[in-house]
Amino acid sequence: MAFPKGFLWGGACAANQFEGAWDVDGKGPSVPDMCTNGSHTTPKWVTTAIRPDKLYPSHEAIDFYHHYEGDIALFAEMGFKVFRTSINWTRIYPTGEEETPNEAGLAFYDRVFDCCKKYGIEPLVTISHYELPYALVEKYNGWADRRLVDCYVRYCKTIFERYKDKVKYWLTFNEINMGALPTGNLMALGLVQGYEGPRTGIPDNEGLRFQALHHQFVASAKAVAFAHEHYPQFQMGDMNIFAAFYPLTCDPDDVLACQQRNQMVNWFCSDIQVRGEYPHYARRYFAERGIEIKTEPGDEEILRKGTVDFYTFSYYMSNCITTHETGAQVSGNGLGGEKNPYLKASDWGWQIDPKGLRWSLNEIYDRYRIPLMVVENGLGAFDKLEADGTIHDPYRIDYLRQHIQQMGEAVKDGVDLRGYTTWGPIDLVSAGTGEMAKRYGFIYVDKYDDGTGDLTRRRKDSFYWYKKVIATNGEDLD
Ligand code: BGP
Repeated sequence: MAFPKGFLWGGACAANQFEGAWDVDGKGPSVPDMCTNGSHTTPKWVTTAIRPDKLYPSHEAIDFYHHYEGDIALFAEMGFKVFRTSINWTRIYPTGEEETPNEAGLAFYDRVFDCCKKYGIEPLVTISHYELPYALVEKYNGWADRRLVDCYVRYCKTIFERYKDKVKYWLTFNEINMGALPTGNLMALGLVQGYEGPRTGIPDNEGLRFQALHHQFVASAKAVAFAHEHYPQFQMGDMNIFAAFYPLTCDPDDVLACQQRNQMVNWFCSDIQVRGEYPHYARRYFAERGIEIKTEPGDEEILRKGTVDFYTFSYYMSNCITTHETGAQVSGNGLGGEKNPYLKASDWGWQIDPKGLRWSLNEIYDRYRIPLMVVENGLGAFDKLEADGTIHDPYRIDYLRQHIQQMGEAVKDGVDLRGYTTWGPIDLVSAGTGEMAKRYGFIYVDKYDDGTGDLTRRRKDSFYWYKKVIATNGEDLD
């Protein structure tokens, strides 16, 4: 038996990508609500106001807001032990700065968590999954401003107290290390004050990104320390985007370049959130680029006190790193790199590497020695709805099977892995492109890129397969 008893099988969603109801019951606009649809080839836009001639996929999304009971019932039918979702910050604090929270927003998550409880599903809550109040972008340029720390901590205190008897597992920021990459300017850090245009055209200021990240580290640590002090039953986690990076060749320059990529992209944020201090390698990296992080007295102490209890990450693909010109670049969740000749890629060009997951789990556990969870993994693919209403998705089953097999190997290697939530158990809006066509779900949703669709839910073949995987605790993967 590879997987321990009580292993948390389930799925993961983000409020902004599936709830819809973007302006219902007092909710304010968040950054994704200002983002239009795009595609694999055309980047989505961020706008400074809602433009009537544009389509904003988060506004209706798949309307989980009004379908949550049926959707959670379907998760329960698959046997979910855990459901990862995020709280939409602007349902609770519409502009991020109100004195009192929005009761209607709080009541919605009461209903969601009560519904989970009814089915014995443990909620795993991301406090901030790219759902920054847009008002904080307009006023402060997002996380560039230290005042966001207080906004975030107030929001955390509100939801901790409200859901203290319903939620035990919390993640402070989704994929916090996205901020170490230019992709993080928009959704992760909100550094888009006054900017209207394609996501790919946002001006990048690396120093400002790391300053904004510093504010997130302080905010996260304060929230974690507060939780530990007041709610000892809570388990507080970080959340990282982790890609396996391999040197493309054995040229020592490639190996060193790969090491630096690993340090500054894979490890930098979690070294701070798990170990409680800035890592040694960051000093030289910042000095060579003229980056100076403004800190306040007491910050070091805050970071030291606010370390997380468990480490979580998303894993989709691996990339190679080289110092040579190859002309063979590949994309992948904001983490570009070089093509690996041994791997195949998804329709969106993300290289599929199940063994890289085993490697990653071993690397992470070696470094931190705290419990791990894989909180996102999955295949975004085009699905075909057959005339009889069925959806055959053997490619998705194949992808997940291989990744679960490799997780099993990692557990046998001795890694303390506690849970696995696949990304998008129900089709939802793509974070990267704003598409519906990039589907991850076990459940098909009748909703399309042009905004049409009657929102009917249908079980794909993978639905029945995952149900069996969970029922056998990962033993039967056929
Ligand atoms: C991660 C995000 C998710 C999710 C996933 C898939 O970066 O945490 O929000 O969307 O990637 O990416 P995409 O939606 O671009 O396919």
